[in-house]
Amino acid sequence: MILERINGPADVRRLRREELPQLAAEVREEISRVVAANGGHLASNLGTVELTIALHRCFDFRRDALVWDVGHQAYTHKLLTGRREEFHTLRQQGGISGFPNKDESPYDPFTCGHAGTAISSAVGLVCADALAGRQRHVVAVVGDGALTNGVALEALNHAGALGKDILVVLNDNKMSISKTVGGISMYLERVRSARFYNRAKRGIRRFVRSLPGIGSAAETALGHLKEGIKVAVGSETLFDQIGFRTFGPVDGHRLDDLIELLEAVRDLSGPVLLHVVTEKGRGHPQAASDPSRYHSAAPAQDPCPVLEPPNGGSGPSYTTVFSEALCRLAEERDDIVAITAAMEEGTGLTEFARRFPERFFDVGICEEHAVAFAGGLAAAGRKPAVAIYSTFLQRAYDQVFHDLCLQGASAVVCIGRAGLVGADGPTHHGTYDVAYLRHLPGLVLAAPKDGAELEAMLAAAAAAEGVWGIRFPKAHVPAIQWPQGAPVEVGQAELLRDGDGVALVAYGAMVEPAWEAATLLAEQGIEAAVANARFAKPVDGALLAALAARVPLLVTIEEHSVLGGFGSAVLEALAALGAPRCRVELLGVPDRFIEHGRREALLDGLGLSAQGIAARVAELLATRGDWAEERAALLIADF
Ligand SMILES: Cc1ncc(C[n+]2csc(CCOP(=O)(O)OP(=O)(O)O)c2C)c(N)n1
Repeated sequence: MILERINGPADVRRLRREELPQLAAEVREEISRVVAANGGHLASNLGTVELTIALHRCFDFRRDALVWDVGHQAYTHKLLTGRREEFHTLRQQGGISGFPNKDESPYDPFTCGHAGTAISSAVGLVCADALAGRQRHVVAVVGDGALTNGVALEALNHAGALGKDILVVLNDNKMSISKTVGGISMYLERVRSARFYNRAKRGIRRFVRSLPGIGSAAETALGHLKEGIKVAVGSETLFDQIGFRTFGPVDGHRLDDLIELLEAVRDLSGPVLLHVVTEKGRGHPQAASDPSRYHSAAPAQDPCPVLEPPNGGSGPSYTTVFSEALCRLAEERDDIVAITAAMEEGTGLTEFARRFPERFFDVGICEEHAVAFAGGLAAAGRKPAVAIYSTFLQRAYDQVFHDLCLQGASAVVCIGRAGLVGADGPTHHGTYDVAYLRHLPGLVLAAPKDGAELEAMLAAAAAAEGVWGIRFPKAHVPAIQWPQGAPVEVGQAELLRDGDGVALVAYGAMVEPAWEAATLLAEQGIEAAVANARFAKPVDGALLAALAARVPLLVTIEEHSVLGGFGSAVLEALAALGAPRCRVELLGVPDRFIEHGRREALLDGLGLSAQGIAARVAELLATRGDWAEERAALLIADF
């Protein structure tokens, strides 16, 4: 085994050229094996094996910097940079992350997971290096999907005009999660299929072999290569026109070509873009033939992992319920349109796209555009449902403000993966959406306790004027028989159970553990009222006031940051209603980044399981006699 001998990139550089294909094969095998056991981004990683080996062969990233865009394709990089022995712990709690992580390795300059940022980060490094007089190579690797992202285009725009040394490697596999969409992908298709491709491929070796070395002679020779490409294409590439010297496309699985070309462009000055064509899922029959399905795979028995299902449990997921409910609505109302930012499958819009293709829009990895575009559709009489994960909607905060709310638009923002998402970890947990949306005037924020309520909220939102945000988790819907509830009305919570020992006021997915906690508390003789809040904006002031007047302790529970979240909304409402007579405790995600791990385990660790909630309530009530003293001590500490 060659891989067993690789404890760092220096070992890769020490290998004989002839050994590299064997290393690539072993890396592919290891990635397939570990992803089958732990789940993970299979197809993207199988496509970047040779590219990563070539990069480590040609650069020394102890000194140079390698920035991966999104970072979901960096498993080979992990295996080659001293994390081979821990690789089997990939994405498991306490194990290594599925994304680059600056706390995990000096070879990861950034912790990342959101698309489009690599070129920006790299340009930042380049400019700081220039200010510090530091000499090193800075390389950003960006996929053709991420390249369509506004942030990536903003960074290219900056870097091209700046003129400083930077190498952008475009890893073009024609795929985002689904097929890459948009004008840029059409442009890349043209570049790929232009006649020069095969000619350049054959010619690269010859050209590069003829290079006398690095420096100006190499630049001249590469200039000739570029001229050859230009002549064949008939014009400069788009990237040339905005300030990049562009090379390729080159076959990203031919190690010799890659290495020789990388060595040649490494010491060129100014912004350089190397267009590398790879195959997503390379070497894995299933992943290569269906890369979309194997973009992100769940743990499974060998030989073939399956598409990632939601966390734990059984029964339908919230996403499935959303998918079916939206299709039913669209059958009834032809003004409904659906928008995704490159997440057709993940957001549950595949069925909608199949059944209502003319009303479905995949805008690419462009959350800002997705929301502003929804504003345009709404202004012209459509009812947009924009489905974006909580963590990626962060990108579009301004568009929710400026292009929906401020316009008085009517739209539904369907916020999936709201809460702890599990193995993808801190870059992907959706724990801030209530906080970053709640203050927008006129916005309604809702979260269902189960699938039926999700459908009812979606219908209410579609029938209403204004902007609604509906959040739901990456989880299965609970199969609890709740007491008969009231219909969904804006700003009205539902009291599921009465009690005067404590009031548990839970939002969305946390209603289930709150309900179960009430049973555990009853066993200890504590009668808990359980309210399903339904809305974080507006909150049900009347119910809160009534509960606060009769219980000693009111506990808010949310799968969201306690800072600025649902609990904060409750505190604001209670303050507006007059000082609460009861103690208020906010349970939720604390003010720190949460690691990766199974959602249930993470929730449990944060005290957000039924047992955790019951234990905290019992603990607080047991010390009730000390509350006045505690408060006095806090006041003294504050002043
Ligand atoms: C802002 C943002 N939106 C959506 C995603 C989800 N996402 C992860 S990878 C990916 C596709 C990336 O495509 P590409 O850059 O071409 O890389 P490939 O997987 O094809 O190698 C998407 C949409 C994300 N990570 N960040």
